[in-house]
Amino acid sequence: MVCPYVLVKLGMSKLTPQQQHAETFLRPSQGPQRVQIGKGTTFLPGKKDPSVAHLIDHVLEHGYVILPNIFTEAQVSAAKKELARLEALESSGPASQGGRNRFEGFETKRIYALVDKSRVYDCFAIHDTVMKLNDYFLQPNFLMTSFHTVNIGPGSKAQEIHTDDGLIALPRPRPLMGIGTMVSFDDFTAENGATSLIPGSHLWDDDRRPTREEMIPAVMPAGSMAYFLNTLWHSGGANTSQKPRRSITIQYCQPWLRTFENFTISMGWEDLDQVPKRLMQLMGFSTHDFMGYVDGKSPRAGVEMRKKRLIEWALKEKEKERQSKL
Ligand SMILES: O=C(O)CCC(=O)C(=O)O
Repeated sequence: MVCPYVLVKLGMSKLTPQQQHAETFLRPSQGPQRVQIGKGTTFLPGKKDPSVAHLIDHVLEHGYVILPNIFTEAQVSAAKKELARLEALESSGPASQGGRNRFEGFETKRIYALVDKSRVYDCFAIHDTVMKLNDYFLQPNFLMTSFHTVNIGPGSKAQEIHTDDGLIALPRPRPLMGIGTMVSFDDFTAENGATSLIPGSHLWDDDRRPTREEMIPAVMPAGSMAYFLNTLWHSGGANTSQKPRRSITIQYCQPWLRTFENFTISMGWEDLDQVPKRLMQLMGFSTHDFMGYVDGKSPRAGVEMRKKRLIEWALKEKEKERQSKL
């Protein structure tokens, strides 16, 4: 059987003797290892951990893979309880009571800046299997770009069909910029708005446009994950059931890309020590080579520098106020 996806090694012109000169600083990403899948996606394959090789092959062929029950009942139950607490608070953000546009979904509640609001969701962002899959599809030091709950209420219409790299104006085949994931807190069904996706659409060129008829629902039990390349066409589904479809989406991106959510600011700096180290790195408190530095040091060191300056400033302001009252 002919495999529907083809890993094509993209040719790189051989280096001239001058380029091979010791003075030339070539990074691994400038080497000849980039591959193309179909007409839609190119990427630099990373380490293929044998324990996830079958999952990688599924993603290469279909653009996504379902990871059933990768989270425990306890994790899912804590996530739902915390969601009820957060959604009851007005301070939970501008889309926590309903979306502000068709894309967010008027009947869909989203809680952004989750890293700042709760520690219950940390475990969903750093699952070992997901890290291993990302190690293959993304470059080392990949980041988290998006991390928020998605609660599609009864009566919600289907979301607009999109790819998560749609903001990036590059033609297909284009470099893989990131990975999308949806984690189900409720069973995802065709009726309650399971994420809809078009298998194989990561292989398409720009001339092919998606249609609703080509979509399939990512049906999966609560505690599962749909993992997909962000060149894959997908959308939230319509919820025709009587109950909400609760979930969290976590997206990851290449280490050299601007992230959707600016996690280094959305997280309160006073609480940074409570965040797992791996998550901190994913949030951008890290560097990629020297990309992301603060005054030549790590962003974490930069935060301490800013905190010190803020404290000094606050003390001076307090002293000024005291003096003015004398
Ligand atoms: O809610 C879903 O199933 C998908 C959400 C999504 O793709 C998005 O908001 O970008």
